[in-house]
Amino acid sequence: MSERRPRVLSGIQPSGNLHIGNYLGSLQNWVLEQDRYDNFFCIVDLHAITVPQDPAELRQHVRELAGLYLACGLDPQRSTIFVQSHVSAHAELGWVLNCQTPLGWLNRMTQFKDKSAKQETVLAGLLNYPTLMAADILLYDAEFVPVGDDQRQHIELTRDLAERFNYLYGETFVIPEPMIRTVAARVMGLDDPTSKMSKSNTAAGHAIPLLGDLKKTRKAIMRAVTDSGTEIAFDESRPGVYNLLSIYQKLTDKPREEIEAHFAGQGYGTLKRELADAVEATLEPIQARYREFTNDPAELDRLLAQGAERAAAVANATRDRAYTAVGLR
Ligand code: ATP
Ligand code: LTN
Repeated sequence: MSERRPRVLSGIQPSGNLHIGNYLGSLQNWVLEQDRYDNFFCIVDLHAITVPQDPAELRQHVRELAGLYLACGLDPQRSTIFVQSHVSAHAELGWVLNCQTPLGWLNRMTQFKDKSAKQETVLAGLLNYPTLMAADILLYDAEFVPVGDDQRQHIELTRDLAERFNYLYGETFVIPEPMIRTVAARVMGLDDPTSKMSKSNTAAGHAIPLLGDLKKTRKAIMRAVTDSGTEIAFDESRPGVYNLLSIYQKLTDKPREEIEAHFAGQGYGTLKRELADAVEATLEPIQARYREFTNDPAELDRLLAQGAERAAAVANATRDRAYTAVGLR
């Protein structure tokens, strides 16, 4: 018999416009390490509604994201793939955790501060977003949470909440660890290398979309903001070139020295052209597989129903433990 593999859980919001930052910061890592862990990957639709969503678009984006998970290489045989709202324990444990979270902990979350500044009306769910994320993670006794660098603070909060709960009510939750890869953990915008590549920024030339037209993407890469220097080196004080090189490094999986030697004496045009080639080589097959998977929505729905059933079997047991601990059962 094989040993028990460590458990991982992660999720992405079905808010459309997935970009290469989402892929390199999270999805690709999930796929590469699929065999080392006992995997739960979720489509976090309850998180998506913390900002206003069009209902028909949200439904569409959930299917799209499921198709992308598969197209990027997640295998439903080796990973449990499911939609958060299909497993009611997420909302249920989320509520219990809300009732255990000091308000000050939520008020200081940087993602809340950034996102609330962009909203005309800030919904209570946006403030409570991190307690629901904590529920996602704790329900599965996840030991590791593979995410991009921007999620570090939320995982810290999850750990603090779990420790506080265990202290007050007895051992209930496993304390999770963030799993953040060092290369391309924070991909920056092509138009502004000082701001994170973001789904919510839909300006032309900002992102490298996973499902976008590859000719347009090539143009956006060729126009990416760099600086007036010429040397191609991993130098963080030149964020434009550093960002392009980091994306190139993660896509080609080559060591930094080899990449610097390869581009020695070349101009930024060459770097951009070769980066566009590498992006195309990665995205073309993903886009082709995506079209195949989304061709059959009934099969997609069947896989998601199967995933939800497997997820619920684990999640409900943890929810029951937590309910009992606080006196609800
Ligand atoms: P937005 O990009 O609009 O802020 P988000 O951060 O809410 O969206 P999610 O879909 O919730 O995006 O994130 C999915 C995963 O992608 C998370 O693990 C997150 O850390 C990662 N991620 C998001 N943006 C980047 C980026 N620019 N570079 C690296 N990883 C990223
Ligand atoms: N907050 C994350 C998405 C997310 C998540 C999770 C990630 C929701 N629940 C659980 C890891 C584990 C984001 O905005 N990227």
